[in-house]
Amino acid sequence: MRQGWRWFGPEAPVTLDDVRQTGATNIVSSLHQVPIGRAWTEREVRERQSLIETTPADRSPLVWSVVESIPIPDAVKRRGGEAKAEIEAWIASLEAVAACGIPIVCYNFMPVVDWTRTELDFVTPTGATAMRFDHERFAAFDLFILERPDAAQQYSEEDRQRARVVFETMSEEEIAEITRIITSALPGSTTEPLTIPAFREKLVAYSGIDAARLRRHLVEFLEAVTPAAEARGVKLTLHPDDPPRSLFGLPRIASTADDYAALFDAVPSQASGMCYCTGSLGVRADNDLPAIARRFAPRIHFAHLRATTREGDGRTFHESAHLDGDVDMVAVLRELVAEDRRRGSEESIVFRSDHGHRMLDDLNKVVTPGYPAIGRMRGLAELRGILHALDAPPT
Ligand code: CS2
Ligand code: MN
Repeated sequence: MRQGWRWFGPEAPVTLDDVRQTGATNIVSSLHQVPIGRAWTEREVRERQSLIETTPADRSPLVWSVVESIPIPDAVKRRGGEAKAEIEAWIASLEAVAACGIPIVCYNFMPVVDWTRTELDFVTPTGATAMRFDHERFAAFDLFILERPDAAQQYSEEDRQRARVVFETMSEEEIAEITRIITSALPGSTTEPLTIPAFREKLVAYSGIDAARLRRHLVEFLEAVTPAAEARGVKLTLHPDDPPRSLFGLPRIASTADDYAALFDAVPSQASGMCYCTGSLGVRADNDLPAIARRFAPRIHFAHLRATTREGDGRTFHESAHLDGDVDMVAVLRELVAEDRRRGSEESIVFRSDHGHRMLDDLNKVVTPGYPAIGRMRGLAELRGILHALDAPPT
């Protein structure tokens, strides 16, 4: 398996030499500066690729193996195959990426909000900080800050009461902070940052779009783009919902094994694959992660490895150190290694240490939220150790 590292580009705090020192060899990156929906040009992709793959004389090489992500415009999620111009632009981006020889493109189909948390620096018992999704604080935001019209019917009386108590204890600063975290589109998000009024408008635009319709739109999108991916030998990998459940009454259709099975049944093309993210899928107790890896192994071309810990009734969770929490990482890696051994090196699974605690000197500096260097490096080191113990050192 190939060691990836998400690099947010030359402006980000983590440099390419930092990446080299973590032991990673394969870069995961995206043209985050290009507005969602505008086609990427080959020149733009080559510029970023040249930054990554032009190796200074005395340095080890890095290769850009995964684009995470080419964002999917909201219009495609709402209108499916009818969003022809947007799909054509997405294909143009895909072709620019393929022309540069990058073999894997990640994407996700989460409506309105991408990965979502309620706090970014929850202090753990070690003093390191983690990201956290507090269900009660999320409900307080939904009910009393966003004031989503149908929200009250979607929470139990007990949930509503607890959310009210939480909301009434929140300071103005805490209200501003949770609003910023939920609406600002966390790093790597493929949805737009939103003001509260724009958030409400987006929700109205999705009224009438249930899971069946959103899934149909995803199928129509994949039917339109997989021929281009197949022709150019690119694997598309769908990242799961994070968290893997409906938020704000919106459908989410990449949360379970059945979601992925339905998609692969509807669009059998081998160009349609899976980004296997243990931290996202692992938030659900009913997602058997090793079984999912085993079931979809031939479709897994990219893996995000991290762990989360469910709290209380499981709706609240926080990010754990990579080998702690609710993910059996050894069992997961056994399945991925078994699949990797069935493949040639060209198709070897790229994995990255996803997220990571903010710790040590990263607590005293600006980091990309959710993507501190040291916590990710610790995770990568631990994952590498498991691979060596499984007699499958990274390639
Ligand atoms: C993270 C995200 O949610 C996650 O597990 O890996 O950065 C994810 O990659 C983004 O949502 C992709 O858009
Ligand atoms: Mn992930």
